[in-house]
Amino acid sequence: MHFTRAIVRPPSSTFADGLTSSGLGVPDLSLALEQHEGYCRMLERLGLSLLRLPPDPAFPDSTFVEDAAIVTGHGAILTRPGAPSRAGEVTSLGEALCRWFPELDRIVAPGTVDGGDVCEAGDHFFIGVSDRTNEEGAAQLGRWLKARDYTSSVIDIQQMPGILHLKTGLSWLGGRRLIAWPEVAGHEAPFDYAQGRLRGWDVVQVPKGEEYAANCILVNDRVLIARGFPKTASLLRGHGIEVAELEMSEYRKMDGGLSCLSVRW
Ligand code: CIR
Repeated sequence: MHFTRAIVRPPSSTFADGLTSSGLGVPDLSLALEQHEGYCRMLERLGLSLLRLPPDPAFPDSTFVEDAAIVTGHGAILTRPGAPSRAGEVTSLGEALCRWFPELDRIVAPGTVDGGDVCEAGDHFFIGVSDRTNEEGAAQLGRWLKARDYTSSVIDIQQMPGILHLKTGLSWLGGRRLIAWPEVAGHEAPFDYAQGRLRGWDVVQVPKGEEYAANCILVNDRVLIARGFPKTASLLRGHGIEVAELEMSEYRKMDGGLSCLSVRW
């Protein structure tokens, strides 16, 4: 869909207290804020109007707004984040969203869903079952999507090492094209998708050593990827994709990627 709006929230003074398993060290808040500003400017340059929520030190991970809501062309639903420390993030995001989506639905207990596990690919949604999103949450979301004429399929990533959310290893590039980790596509090398769970999709394999770059976002004909992954950038350009690179080092330290920093519609 063509995006016109997004909600973002800069990291707060407690950013470094968020959840992480990266082992990449403590993030530098002022650099993170600078990178956030660069991200916001890029979205604005691509034509989006931003609602900038105030930083919220009560929730160290709250800059990763995408985990608390899923917005589609046919309505929005608040999630029920799987990490207890993030559960309360939904409240303020809901208050912000109901201005545009007065009939906001929500995932209910015992279901859990993190928005990072939900990969929109046009009229189809891939839903990851992970440490954060459980089967009940995935089923609730699947029903909600079906009622809005979307199809969905579930990919269980629980046994895949190093992948927090589905979108850590899978992103939509437009049309029938995806970029993915081989594990997510259902294959180790040789990379043969004809039999994989992404059958029918044209899947670009993220180059080895550049796995972090698989979390990218398609925003109005441009694909935003993290800076510092030249093989991925040229691979995408080789597919005729217009790429823009953004510095993400401080978010990577907190297991976050480009998609996590905004809710877009
Ligand atoms: C967390 O562990 O929840 C945050 N530190 C990172 C969340 C990243 N969000 C995403 O991939 N959608």
